[in-house]
Amino acid sequence: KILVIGACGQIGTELLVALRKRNGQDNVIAADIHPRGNVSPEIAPYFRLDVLDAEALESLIVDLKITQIYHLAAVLSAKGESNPTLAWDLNMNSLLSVLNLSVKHKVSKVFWPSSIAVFGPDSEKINCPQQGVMEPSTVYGISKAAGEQWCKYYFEKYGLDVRSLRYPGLISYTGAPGGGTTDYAVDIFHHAVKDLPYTCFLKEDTALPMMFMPDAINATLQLMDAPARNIKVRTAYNLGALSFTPAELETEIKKLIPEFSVTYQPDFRQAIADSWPQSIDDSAARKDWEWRPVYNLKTMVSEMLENLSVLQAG
Ligand code: VAH
Repeated sequence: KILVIGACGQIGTELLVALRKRNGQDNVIAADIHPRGNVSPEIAPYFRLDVLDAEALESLIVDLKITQIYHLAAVLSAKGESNPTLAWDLNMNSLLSVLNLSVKHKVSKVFWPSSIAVFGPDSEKINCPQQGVMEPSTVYGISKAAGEQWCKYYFEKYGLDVRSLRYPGLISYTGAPGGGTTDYAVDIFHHAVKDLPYTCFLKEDTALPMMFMPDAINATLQLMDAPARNIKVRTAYNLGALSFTPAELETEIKKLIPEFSVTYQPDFRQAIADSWPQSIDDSAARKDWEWRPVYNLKTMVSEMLENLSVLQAG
């Protein structure tokens, strides 16, 4: 059975659907911090789990005979800056707990998301390489950079088949993102479909690495399906797709919703965005397990607006 921790989050919501399509609903267990009463019944089988409760996590793994774990629960970059201790504690200790219990109970495969946030102000801005300078300036980035080293350690020392991807900013119309610096690229669509103007918390010329969620889900499944011998990177693979500025996104949305307007009011998240690369070199992923993104800015925008308008219509 597969356990998805953080199944109600932005990635988890879609990864759960994709994994259940391939493995059958009952073979993919959803777990998140929300009480069962607060989640829709369709998510079953669902377990409320505080991933820092090692005993609760261990009994889930043992009782449900878990053979694969997708550990997605984390505090993201912006929220992490307002609560550094919480971010470090949750992001780091939950990973260590998952890694330890996976070794103890012989879980065959583990996935844990890293992020381009592992890079910092001294990293290359354009086509940031797989082995780029990793001096993150956010607690979130520090936890992801440290987590990558732990994943490699558990692979080398215990043979645990744990795999990871440095996701760029992810754009989706299903699960709402929480506390990310790239979330402007999701919020903007919710305003556009409601014919509301949008106030962007980043400067209009802030280019960031981005990806439409369907591409991110495909990358994750492709990585996890690849034979272990093909996985040459046991920290986390760079993963790229798109790179655009808020102004470019605004222009693309306006092609479909001409009266849409954006005003720019940078806040504390500007400094976080400025510390990250603008685009990513993902040649290692392309070489080792045939990664290829499908969406471009135009197709991502039209699919986001189409789906949100339908959802909006209710
Ligand atoms: C964040 N969405 O903004 C995440 C992601 C690269 C950005 O890690 O924190």
